[in-house]
Amino acid sequence: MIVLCMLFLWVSTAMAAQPLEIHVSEHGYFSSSGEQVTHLEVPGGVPLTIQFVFDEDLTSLAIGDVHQFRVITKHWEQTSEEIWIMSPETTITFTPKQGTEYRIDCIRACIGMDHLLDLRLKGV
Ligand SMILES: [Cu+2]
Repeated sequence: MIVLCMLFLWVSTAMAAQPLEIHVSEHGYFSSSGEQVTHLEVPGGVPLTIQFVFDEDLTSLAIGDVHQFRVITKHWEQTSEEIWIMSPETTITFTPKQGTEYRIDCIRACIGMDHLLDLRLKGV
């Protein structure tokens, strides 16, 4: 019985997508603790849910911006819903492959455009 419970725990842990929270502003991509991120590594072969969070300063001109994200690699891409101040979160779920590098871009013409291109995410 104990073995069965442990097996169930292992299976449910393995099935749950690992969360990755990315805060977005005109200045770029940031971790939930506020560090700017340009390269990320995540476990390959494990489902991943990236949560994009709209995080502009209220005083910024970019407060009116809309962002939308595309995760892309060779022969595969996925696009998120839009985020903006009234709808500040969206997610993309996929399973990164081990050894594959993905690129994340904002595909909208926002003020932060230069800083919201080419976030690299690698499955390791
Ligand atoms: Cu944008």
